[in-house]
Amino acid sequence: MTTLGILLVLVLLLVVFGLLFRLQILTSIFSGSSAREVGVSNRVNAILFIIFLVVGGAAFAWSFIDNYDKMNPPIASVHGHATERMFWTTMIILGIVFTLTQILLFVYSYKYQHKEGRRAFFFPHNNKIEVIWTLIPAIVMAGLVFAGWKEWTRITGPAPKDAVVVEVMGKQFNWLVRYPGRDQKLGVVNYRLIDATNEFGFDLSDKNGVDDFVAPEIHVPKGHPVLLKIRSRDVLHAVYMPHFRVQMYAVPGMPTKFWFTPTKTTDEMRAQTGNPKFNYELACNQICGRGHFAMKLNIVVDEPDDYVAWFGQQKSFSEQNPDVLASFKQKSDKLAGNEAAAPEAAAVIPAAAKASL
Ligand SMILES: [Cu+2]
Repeated sequence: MTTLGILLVLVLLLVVFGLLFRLQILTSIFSGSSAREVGVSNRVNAILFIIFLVVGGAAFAWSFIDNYDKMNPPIASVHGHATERMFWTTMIILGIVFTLTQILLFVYSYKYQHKEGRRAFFFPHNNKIEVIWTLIPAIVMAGLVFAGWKEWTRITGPAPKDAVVVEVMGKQFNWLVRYPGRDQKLGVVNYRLIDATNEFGFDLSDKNGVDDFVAPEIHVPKGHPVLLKIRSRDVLHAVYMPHFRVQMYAVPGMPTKFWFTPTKTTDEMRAQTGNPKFNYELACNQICGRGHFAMKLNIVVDEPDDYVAWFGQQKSFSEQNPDVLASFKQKSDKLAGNEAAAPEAAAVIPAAAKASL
């Protein structure tokens, strides 16, 4: 109640001040003293506009040039070159328009500062100008959007059939990596089965999953298409691989994908950048919580032979966790036993439910 009273008093005070201000303006108009002298501040402001244009423009150019390499890491994928071309075409067209309009904005503010006796020209409407400044940007934008849409459709189209499949799952706060084993088929996973050992939720009653393996980093072969299957276990994350020009959201409950072809091995990139410690990385670029900064994963691009050798050395999840595999075997044996003992009861369990057990 007291708060309401205070608020009411404040509102009334504001109204009173508003009325007083209005009264003062009206009095000054009637007494003929409303036209005030334009002081020196007008000229100072006009000069500040020019200073801001020059200093701000120089600072912008410096910051852009200084960070250019950080913003544009060397490209290491086939589609990366197309993305880059598109980005720079857009950037140059918009850059020219931006620079011109900013220069005009600040220079005109200076040029048309207040001058005694000069009146503004009344220019409310002109159809010709309206048409020009609507049509030209519309045509340019439509061209850019069409080119972008065409390229994006090509990039996000179906992956080649022989693509290497890798699944990445984002979770607070790291990435989990899964490969299909020799059968090249990822097994069924079920979030209800997730625990400290079975972080992916492997459902080993599905035969396709028995040879699946998890890896602490991503390995991919050079010159071969790679299909990334992307999932999230909790909140929104994003798969960002700057050197491959790949970015795709990891959405809980909605698998996404992206395919690309790496063109340079990690060793080749180390030689090119002159940095023997260089590593490709996958970073989460959605602020997904307190440990977001730690969501970084190493990617190794191997020569195809080295990739095959690495793949051959991997042990499947079921091999590494025989107890998990045994528990699934036990469950399915029990189910088979039940089915034999009471076929009617077993028939009640739908097939889909059985698959997710
Ligand atoms: Cu994240």
